[in-house]
Amino acid sequence: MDKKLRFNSLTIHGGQEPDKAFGAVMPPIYQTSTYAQSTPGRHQGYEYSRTHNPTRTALECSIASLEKAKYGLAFASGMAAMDTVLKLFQPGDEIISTDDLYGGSYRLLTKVFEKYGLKIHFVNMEKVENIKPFLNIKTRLIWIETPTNPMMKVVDIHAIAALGKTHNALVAVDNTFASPYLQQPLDLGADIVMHSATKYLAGHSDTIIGLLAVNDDVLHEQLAFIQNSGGGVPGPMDCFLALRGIKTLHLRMQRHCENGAAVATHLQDHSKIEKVYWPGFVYHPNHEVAKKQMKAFGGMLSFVPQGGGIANAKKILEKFQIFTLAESLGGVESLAGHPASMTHASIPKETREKSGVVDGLIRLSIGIEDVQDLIEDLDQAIA
Ligand code: P1T
Repeated sequence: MDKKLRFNSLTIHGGQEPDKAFGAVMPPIYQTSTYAQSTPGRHQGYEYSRTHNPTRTALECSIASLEKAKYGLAFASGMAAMDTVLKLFQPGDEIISTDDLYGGSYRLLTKVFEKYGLKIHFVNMEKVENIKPFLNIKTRLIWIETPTNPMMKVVDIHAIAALGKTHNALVAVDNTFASPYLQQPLDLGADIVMHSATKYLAGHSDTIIGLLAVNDDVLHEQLAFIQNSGGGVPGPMDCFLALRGIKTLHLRMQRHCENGAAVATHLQDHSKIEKVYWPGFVYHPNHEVAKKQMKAFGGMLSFVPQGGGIANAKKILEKFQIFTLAESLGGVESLAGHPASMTHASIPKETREKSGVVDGLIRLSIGIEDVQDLIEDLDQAIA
């Protein structure tokens, strides 16, 4: 049935069926660690909740359907999902990653996995050619974040996936900023899609959860093995919250995109703003790629107020009344952040500044409030 439904129906029905026990329309929260067996090894498909849980299965089927994947896998966080992908590799293997990415992803790559012998190259992938010098027989993974956090760089997934194929390297896309509503990386040739479902998918800033989606049988088996062995799985309540959020993903994303466009345009014209980063601008270096691979341009943007500097940024952030100064993004409420001291603080200053994350940069996650209220709040904070 799923294959015939359109995206806006898949958010509600994809991979779902009424619960077998009593016909519950929403997947029940199966708050159990274990399942009765009639004789050793004979059970109804579930043995132990680290391995499988029916509420988690419902979520895994939902993300598989939204990402046009054969398989979905759920984790305790976006970082636990990425950690699972990185455990596919051996000491000596090489990874090429976007140079601009969530600070926690950078930290996991450099502070945890370099210690186990993985070699990581951080590359600006706005130009596909930039990765060519780093490709060699040891390259096992190309890790793409697009749009990037927080500089909103856009990477051509199709072109990089083609390069990955010719070099026998897996291509994984962190699809957190776009969500499957805006782009579906497997369709563009990627091997793995990863989400911090904490963000747009769950959408209500009330849970931490991660997801992977893949098509390849062997890759799925390897990832599921690591998932079960390491045990970084979400509880059933968190799976339920993500499932409930996903049901309105299409409605929320539509408004996030409309509000994002209105705020980006307003800031671009503001006399006290130096620079606005948003892939919807025709002058954005990869606007054409964004137009090609994304349905719209999303609700995330970053800007530098005139004069830049941390003091200027702080002054604005402290004055917000509707935007909340907080880590995270993708919820219904608008959030503002200071990447240099918050989400990207674990990246050395010189490295982060090279990719554009200067002290004056402010990142906005545009929520689904009335956009006029958001614009008025920005104007009073920037004034
Ligand atoms: O927080 P967690 O669910 O573990 O997801 C990590 C993560 C992965 N990928 C991207 C692109 C992300 O933005 C994040 C988390 N980001 C924030 C908390 C933030 O404020 O940017």
